[in-house]
Amino acid sequence: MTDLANPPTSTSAEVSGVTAGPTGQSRSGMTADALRAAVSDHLLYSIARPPAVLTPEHYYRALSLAVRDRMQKRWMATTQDWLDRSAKVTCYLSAEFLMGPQLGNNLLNLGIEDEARTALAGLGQDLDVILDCEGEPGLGNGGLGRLAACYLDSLATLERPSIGYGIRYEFGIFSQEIVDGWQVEKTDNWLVRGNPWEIDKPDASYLVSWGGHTEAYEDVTGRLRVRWVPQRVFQGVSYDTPVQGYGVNTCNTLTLWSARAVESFALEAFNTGDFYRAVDEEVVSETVSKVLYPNDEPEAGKRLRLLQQYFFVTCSLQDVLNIHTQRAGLPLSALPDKWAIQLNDTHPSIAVAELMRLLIDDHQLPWEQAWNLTVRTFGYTNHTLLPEALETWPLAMFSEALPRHLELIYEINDRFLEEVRARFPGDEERVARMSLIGEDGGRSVRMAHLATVGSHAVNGVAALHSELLKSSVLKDFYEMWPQRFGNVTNGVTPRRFLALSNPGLRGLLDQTIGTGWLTDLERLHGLESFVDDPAFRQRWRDVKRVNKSRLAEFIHSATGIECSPAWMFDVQVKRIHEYKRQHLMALHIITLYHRLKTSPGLTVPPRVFLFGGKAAPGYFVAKRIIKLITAVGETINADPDVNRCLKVVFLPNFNVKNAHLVYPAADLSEQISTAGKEASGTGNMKFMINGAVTIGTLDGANVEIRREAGAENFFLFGLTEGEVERVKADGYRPLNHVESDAELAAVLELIARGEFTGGDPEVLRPIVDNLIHHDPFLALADYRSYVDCQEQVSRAWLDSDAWSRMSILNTARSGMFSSDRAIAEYCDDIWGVGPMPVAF
Ligand code: 26Q
Repeated sequence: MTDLANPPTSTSAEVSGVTAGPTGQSRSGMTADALRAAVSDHLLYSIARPPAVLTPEHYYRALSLAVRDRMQKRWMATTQDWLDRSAKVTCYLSAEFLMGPQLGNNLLNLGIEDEARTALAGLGQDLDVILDCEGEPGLGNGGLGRLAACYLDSLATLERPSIGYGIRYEFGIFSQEIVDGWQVEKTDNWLVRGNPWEIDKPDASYLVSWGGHTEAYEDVTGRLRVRWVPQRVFQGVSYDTPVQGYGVNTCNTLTLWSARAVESFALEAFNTGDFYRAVDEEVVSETVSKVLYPNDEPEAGKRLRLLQQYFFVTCSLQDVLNIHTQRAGLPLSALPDKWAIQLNDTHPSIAVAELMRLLIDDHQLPWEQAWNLTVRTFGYTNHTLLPEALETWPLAMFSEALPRHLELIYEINDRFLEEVRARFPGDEERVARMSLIGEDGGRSVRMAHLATVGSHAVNGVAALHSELLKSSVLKDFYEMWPQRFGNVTNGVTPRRFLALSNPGLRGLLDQTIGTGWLTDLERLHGLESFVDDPAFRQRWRDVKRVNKSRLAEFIHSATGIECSPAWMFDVQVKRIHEYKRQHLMALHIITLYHRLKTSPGLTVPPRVFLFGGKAAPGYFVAKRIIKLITAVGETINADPDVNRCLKVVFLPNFNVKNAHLVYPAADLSEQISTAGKEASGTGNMKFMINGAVTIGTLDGANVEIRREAGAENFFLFGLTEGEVERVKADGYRPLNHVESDAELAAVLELIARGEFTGGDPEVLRPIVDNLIHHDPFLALADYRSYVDCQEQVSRAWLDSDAWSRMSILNTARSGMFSSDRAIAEYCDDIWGVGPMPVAF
């Protein structure tokens, strides 16, 4: 590993009373003095404000620019190196990258945190205050987008050549406010304050076509070809962000595309005097990358969503082909040897048809060769089994938008179904099931099928999920190509989710087992020999206590609610969705409330129940679930009968930035989805690494978390996936559970009679009705098992030494959940991308 700290060859120019000039050490020096000079420089030359008006925000931008400067040479050297050495590169195509705040992470990865702190102190500033100025680019919904960001961090840290490709949404995920207990969405105008990390490359742009029709023509050699005559053309311009690896020189690239009008087209209208049409076209073009769609948004702007997907995919593939053929000067036949392109779910899966189009229409390759290259280049990661979440596009819309791609998909389909018929003669039902074109409920293009057929590797994101993929949604495909299917259990980066966000634990780990865990998380096993050491357990608790105080302060400032760090922090943070069952956790809270109200002498170990997460704006039930939580919270927090041992908090606007405060402060991690519904979960891993104990179902990666932690260090409840399917097949009747469980009946009755809504029974009626009559995710079926399991949790909490043991062992055994492990598996098993240390 290369030492990043390059001491400057001369001391800072500040010595002579002036700041360092715009070149030289002020751009690359890694000492505190050099950084201080650089910040001063940027305050003058980039921020351009007189000293009298400087705010922490200005210092934030100046420091960020100084830090970006320090990555610049590494960044260029990294790209140059893989070009020179003709290395194989991973392209991670993802509609979402939820990067989180960048400054702290870049300081950590460059190894200059202390230097930056000293530099700022020299300028009269506190680094923590400056770090807190940073907003976050909310360019993702949740798990899938954050996973992409963790993977970029690991790719760079493992020195793997890679590019992340995505969309530079002008508005990220909405920001959430809670007003009268309801979610209110505010647009997230994250770019208004500028983005010091990106470099726009207006010269690096690609044309994007849309709509129109196709024409057949004969080329000069007399071959029949197809030409796409689009209705509209606009362009994508790239914005590049450096992705610095930890403790290495590798600095990879995240390229995000922004949509623009093509000047020449708009000019044509302008020249003919139609100024407003020219402006209009510009506005329409720029709409494409305007806003990130929330998941679970029923039918919202579907057309624009397809346009977004095609937009970033074509720009990315054109960029790859451009680098491959122009900059590297390689033949197209070498494409799969030099590029591994991973599809992060089906969102970029139009890439299969688009690469075929580029190779056949633009590069004149014959079909067979184009298809061979395509399949060998792509891999597909599936992130969901929920049938309603599998992407399909209505055929009529698809053919209007991408007529040439539909032709290509028909051709892919014909050839593919011929193969199916050859393998399974006479099985026309199978053929219909596997077709890329769905016939059910209006014809549609099935994107998961396209991605599977067009990739040489298909994986799920946790062991259970990958098994279920093979036995359910992609069963037919597994039977056809068993060797294509594999599993890569998700992981999270220990740099951000431990070192950066849990400085107390980081310090304790460094002192106890050394610093090697940052790049080899399995070394956390070294903690196991300390579990029996009472002094160590006490230090462990002290760290947690400080983290809880930090979070309590934040909760107080955000909500006005006071929480004692002595209480158990019982946390569920994730997107609000019925399958994740936040309402099941609410039912447990109401159960305790009911018990305390009906048995006044009762004591329960004091707990803070903490929720955080956004509901898709159009998801009615999810929004009512937020209301349920806030209503129960208002009642409980104000009632002296119960608030002596229960508090309920809904933390508004859960995002990466405040997640940094949440995971390190949790005692209990709630992972309570209906078995078989959560593909993996990654929050579950962030909690575990930070020493929270999990209460959970056998779902997603919980299965592996429990296996690693040991069953005695995990609170298990609920139906298994197989049992869930059986209950449903037998005709699930949720009312049976109400009729046979008096406590459950009483709890539902409290909600129904308006106990938490000032006597108004209407507000939460939809939730009660939904549970009693439908309960699609079996919350009532798991209620008793969950509540009883929570009793065990409460008992375990009372023995603080035993609890600390569980907590320590969870961290100690969390090594496999590092994204470094996951990325190493992708590189070895799917991409064939090896390490390429960058000389610098
Ligand atoms: C689709 C069509 C239209 C608009 C939006 C979408 C859309 C956007 C985002 C659909 C889904 C998503 C995000 C899905 C997601 O985050 N899935 C989660 O991925 C994690 C990483 O693998 C897993 O850990 C979670 O289990 C899974 O739910």
